[in-house]
Parts: sequence; structure tokens; C-alpha cells
Amino acid sequence: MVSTAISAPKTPSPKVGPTTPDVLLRVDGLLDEEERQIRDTVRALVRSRIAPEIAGWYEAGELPARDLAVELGSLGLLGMHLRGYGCAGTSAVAYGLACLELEAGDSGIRSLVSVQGSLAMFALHAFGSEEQKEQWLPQMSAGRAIGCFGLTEPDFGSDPAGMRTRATRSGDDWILNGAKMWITNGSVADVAIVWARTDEGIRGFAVPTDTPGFAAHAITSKMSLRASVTSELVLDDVRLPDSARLPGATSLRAPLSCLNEARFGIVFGAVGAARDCLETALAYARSRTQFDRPIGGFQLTQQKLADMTLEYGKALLLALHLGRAKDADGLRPEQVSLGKLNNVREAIGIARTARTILGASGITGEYPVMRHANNLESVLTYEGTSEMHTLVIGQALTGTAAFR
Ligand code: TGC
Ligand code: FAD
Repeated sequence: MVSTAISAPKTPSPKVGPTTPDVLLRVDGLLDEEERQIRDTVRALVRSRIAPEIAGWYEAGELPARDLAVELGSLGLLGMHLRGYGCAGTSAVAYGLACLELEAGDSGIRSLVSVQGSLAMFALHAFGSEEQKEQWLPQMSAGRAIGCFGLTEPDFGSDPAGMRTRATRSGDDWILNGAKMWITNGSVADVAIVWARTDEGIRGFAVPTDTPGFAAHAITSKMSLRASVTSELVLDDVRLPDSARLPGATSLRAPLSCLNEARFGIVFGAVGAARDCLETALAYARSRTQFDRPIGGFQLTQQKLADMTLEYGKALLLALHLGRAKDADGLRPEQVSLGKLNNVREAIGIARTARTILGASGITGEYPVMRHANNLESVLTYEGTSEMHTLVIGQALTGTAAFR
């Protein structure tokens, strides 16, 4: 008789020695060869170029943005998910993984890349004329030109529909007047994508920053995102030809659709900041001794490490799920909101818990944890506050908008 017995499934014996969150979660198995390669390349760049310098840049409130842009451009990381015009044309997941690794270095580095590729370059790619694309995209993808994206104003942050910056017709030209606030890359930009109100509705303009009447003032005294350039833009009778207007942008929908791209990068990026905090806390817990034993041997510390690993893993899975869905058939804005709301919130939680494990050392710049925690406060606010993303999800679930 033929035996029908089914052999027992192979159960690996439990791991006794220390492991890492990524090994425990079998992260490598979630990625294909090309994705692992891109991840490893960006991780190596962060380890060799960013990690040794970032604490100093952060403390000084500086970023060598121009040099970094060229280095990031040479690796194909600027506008990497866009096609043509010198851009790499990678998948959304590959772009997300690059953001994850960059933000494991610092949110400011990911911001430089997000604003360049997902906001300024994406706006030109999606809404620009052929002439604008040819003029700006190749040099921006190489990092020879830097872009910024001016949507927020001093009196209109969460509610950009109220913007006061105005573009008025003057013969064949446009005259722009107004101010934009909190603009990443503003003072180092060669081109500013400026959103302005016209008689026909909201329009976008590619403003060369050497145009008379344009000025950018760096915002200093930040306690967060210190290794990132943040500026106020002032437009005082800036005269532009109609060829500077983005012809495909015909309403607020245009800038809001750029935000989806940058928010997607943050869904992954926040996971990178969380991972760096978790790995730092793990290493510290293994080496720091109190009461004659490593603090990692106490149950309370182990509970923190286990909970952080769970939330890190769930955030990574959510990011990958959204990335695969984006690559398959695109994401709706509220799906991006799910990822941004959860992953930034959990990354902040992980950073705060990691800080407790490091005790007093956790408040210093010697370790990256407090820097990530401070940065993540900006990440929670920019690209739509957590309240805005909650309301976007609420609107999707109920069909009722509760913004106003
Ligand atoms: P609402 O009436 O809902 O929408 C106006 C039109 O836009 C469409 N729409 C979107 N389209 C694409 N993607 C989205 N995410 C969209 N959200 C809305 C909408 O369908 C409508 O289209 P149409 O054709 O019917 O006219 O607009 P609202 O005024 O009620 O506002 C909605 C709200 C609150 C969700 C929106 O204003 C919002 O997202 N506010 C948050 C603002 C924000 O996130 N600002 C970010 C600035 S950039 C930045 O922070 C960079 S940080 C640096 C870095 O990334 O590193
Ligand atoms: P507000 O909109 O004034 O909100 C204040 C508080 O009120 C928040 O908690 C908010 O959630 C809450 N709130 C507002 N409306 C409601 C409501 N209807 N219901 C419930 N709560 C509500 N912008 C750009 O355009 N380009 C950039 O490159 C850029 N870079 C940035 C870099 C940094 C470091 C920072 C901090 C910000 C940047 N921003 C940029 C601006 C950012 O997008 C805004 O700060 C953000 O959209 C929130 O606007 P606000 O700060 O004016 O806050």
C-alpha cells in the first residue's frame, strides 16, 4: 500500500543568539535582487558619506547641499522614479527603499532628495512644457541644478487653497507677488516651482531664482531638520514670460498631486529613521551594564525592544504593500495618507522609546536617536500634518469632508 502520510513541516529551531530586526523579519526575502542592490548602494553611501558628518552638520545647522546634490545625482537618486530626461525610471518600491536608507542617515537628506525629485522635478515632468523639461530635468537629475517647491505661505499651511501669492497678466508676461514659507532647498535652489493664484485659478510657475524680484531668506533657529535648508521665498514684482508657466497645471489638484509623490517617499523614509533608532537602542542595550548585567537582559528593556521591532516591521510591511500597489496600478491619495499617518507616528514612538533605552546618553548628539526624534516632528507636520491625513482617511471612509 502507498503511504499517504504527510511529512511534518520543517520548523527551524528557535534562534538563541542575538539577531537583528531585519533578519528576524526576513526583510531580504521581501525584495528582489535589483531592489536589494539599490538598497545596499544607498546604504553604503549613507554609511560612508553621511553618517560620519551628519552630527556635525546638524549641530552647525548646515548642509553642503550643492556637493551632496551632485553626489546623489551621480548615483541616479534624483528624480529616480521618473522616466526620460536623464532620470533612472526605477519602480516606486526602489525609490521608496532609497528614501528609507537616506532617512536612516537623516530626514534632512531624504528631504533634499524628496523635494528635488518628487516635488520640483515631478511638477516639471507632469505639468511642464517640453521646453521646460529639456531645460531643467537633465541638470536636476544630475544634481547640477537644485529645485524647490513653494506651496505653503505664512498664513496658509494646511489650507493651501487660501494662498495669497498672485500672478497677474502684463501683456504676454506674468507678474508674481507674494511670499512662501518653510520652503526646503529655498536658498540653494536654481529653480523654484511657485504656486500662485490667477484670475483663472491656481497656476504653477518655474521661476529661475536669479530673476529680479525673487529672494530667498534662510530660516534659522530650527530645533528640527537642522541639516536641511529651509527658507522663506519673497516674490516682489517678479516678471516672467508665459513660457515659465507650467501649461499642464490648471488648479490646486496639480500641486496636491505632487504631494502624493513626496508623501509616498516619507512612508518609506520614516521607517529608515525608525530602524536607525531601533538598531542604536539594541546595540546600546547589549553593551550598557547596570546592576551588574547588560540592560538588554532586563525584561522591561526587552519588552521595549520587542514592541519597537513589531512596529518597525509593520511599518515596513505597510510601506512595501503600498509600494507594490503603486507599481501595479497606482495609489489613491487616501492610501498614501494611511502610510504617512501610521509610519511617521510609529517612527516617532520608536525614536522616543529608543531614547529611554539610551538614558542620558540618548539626549546627546553622540547618538542619532534624539536627532531623528527631533527631525520626525517636522516630518509629522510637513507634507500634510497627521490631522490632515486623519481627515483625508475619514473623508474616504465616510464620504464627508471635515476640513472646513
Ligand atoms: P479639495 O477641494 O479636497 O481638492 C482640490 C482638488 O484637488 C484634488 N485633490 C488631490 N489631487 C491629487 N492628490 C491629492 N492628494 C489631492 N487632494 C485633493 C481634489 O480632488 C480636487 O480636484 P478637483 O479636480 O475636483 O478640483 O481641496 P481642499 O482645499 O479642501 O484641501 C484638501 C486638503 C486639506 C487635503 C489639502 O489641502 C491638503 O492636502 N493640505 C495639506 C497641505 C500640505 O500637505 N502641504 C505640503 C506642502 S509641501 C511640503 O510640505 C514639503 S516638505 C519637504 C519634504 O517633503 O521633505
Ligand atoms: P497649520 O496649517 O497652521 O496647522 C497648525 C495646527 O492646526 C496643526 O496641528 C494642524 O493639523 C491643525 N489644523 C489645521 N487645520 C485643521 C483642521 N481643519 N482640523 C484639525 N486640525 C487642523 N511647504 C512647502 O510648500 N514646501 C516645502 O518645501 C516645505 N518644506 C518644509 C520643511 C519643514 C522643515 C517644515 C517644518 C515645513 C515645510 N513646509 C513646506 C510647510 C509644511 O507643509 C506646513 O508646515 C504644513 O503643511 C502645515 O502648515 P502650518 O505649519 O502652517 O500649520
